[in-house]
Amino acid sequence: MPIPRILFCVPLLALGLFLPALGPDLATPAAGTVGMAHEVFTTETLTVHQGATLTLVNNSRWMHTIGPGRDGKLTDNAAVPLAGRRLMQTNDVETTGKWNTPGTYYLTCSVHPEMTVKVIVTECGCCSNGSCQ
Ligand SMILES: [Cu+2]
Repeated sequence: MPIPRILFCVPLLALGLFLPALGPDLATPAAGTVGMAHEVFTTETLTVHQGATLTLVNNSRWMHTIGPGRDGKLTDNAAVPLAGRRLMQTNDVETTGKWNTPGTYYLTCSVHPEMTVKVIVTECGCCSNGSCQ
């Protein structure tokens, strides 16, 4: 009598779900960067000055697909300086382009819909030519 395939599939699926959580802790992302856990960014809201960049660090053992959007739904937004979708594996670091347009934006992960971070871009003074630096 052959062994049912489900006896192999269920344990392999369980390993795939829980194995990435095992192992030593990964390095904490540097101050001023946005880290990632299993299904969350390490912050829900952050503020950047107009003309600044933002660095995302995947300090988790899970893959994330990051782009503009909310609640796992990636959308195009020309004001978000992160073109397309970014597949981020463990220890990947992604620095956006300059956030040139003041306003409120969102970045999300299409793999983990709970992962959304609000990015508030504050306007620089009238005489700084759009840069706070
Ligand atoms: Cu994710």
